[in-house]
Amino acid sequence: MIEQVVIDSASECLIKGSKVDALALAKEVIDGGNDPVDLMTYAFIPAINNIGDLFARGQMFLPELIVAADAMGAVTDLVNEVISANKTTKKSKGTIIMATVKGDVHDIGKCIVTSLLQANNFTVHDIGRDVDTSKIVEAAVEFNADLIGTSALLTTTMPCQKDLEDMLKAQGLRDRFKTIVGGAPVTPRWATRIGADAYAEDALEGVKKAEELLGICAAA
Ligand code: B1M
Repeated sequence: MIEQVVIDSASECLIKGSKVDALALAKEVIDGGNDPVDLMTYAFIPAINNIGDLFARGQMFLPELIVAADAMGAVTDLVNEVISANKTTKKSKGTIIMATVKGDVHDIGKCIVTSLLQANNFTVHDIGRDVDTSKIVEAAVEFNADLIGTSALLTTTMPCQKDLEDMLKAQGLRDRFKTIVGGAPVTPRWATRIGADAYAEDALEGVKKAEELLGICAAA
């Protein structure tokens, strides 16, 4: 369980935009035996979402948002390293292409989902952010993927998730790949509307949905 003092400190570090303090806090909490996924879920993700709310209300400006995102990115990298180091080597459960869609540079959440999928023995090709829909399809074919996961953080870039569904259909590839969509503005209703196979609210649900779509028993 992540203590309230840690939750408050994480928020302060991001508001101050202090990468050094954020990393020191994350190291201390992880070294203290806490689950790095809990640290993100209960402390750093709410903290960055709070920054987003302050930004939306005009109480924080773009330069501060960028510095806070940089500190958050550093903590995410650290957490992802710890998750990877704890991975047990087992047979791959399947191959997944992960990308943030065209026009969207938000990738903190996508990187967390990628690491958790890798830690759960999926082979993940993370092809980055601001990725053209055609590149996502090409990567899925090239790596013979089972599943394509896309992240969209802007209401203006969510339609690219629909473009992917349309492009897969147009190329006769829709039945070859399963698709999962995620990102803060994305909803289960959106997933259904565009014809995606699943929606995942967070990284843990991403793993669960990937397992379900590929017919894998969670304990396997
Ligand atoms: Co921007 N931004 N941003 N931003 N930013 C938002 C998204 C915003 C909601 C802030 C706000 O106004 N409240 C707003 C969007 C509004 C809208 O669309 N209606 C916004 C805006 C406006 C912008 C700019 C346009 C600002 C500007 O330039 N004026 C600009 C756009 C740039 C672009 O993309 N073209 C911009 C830029 C940036 C930064 C570069 C400064 C930085 C991103 C840095 C980076 O990612 N490397 C940034 C940040 C940090 C945010 C907020 C504050 C935080 C996003 C984040 O990292 N959250 C964000 C506010 C918010 O979302 N509430 C905001 C933490 C992360 C762990 O969550 O990504 O949701 P998330 O991922 C979760 C789940 O969604 C899920 O699992 C993850 C882990 O739990 N998930 C998946 C995500 N993808 C998945 C895929 C899956 C499964 C699950 O598939 C398998």
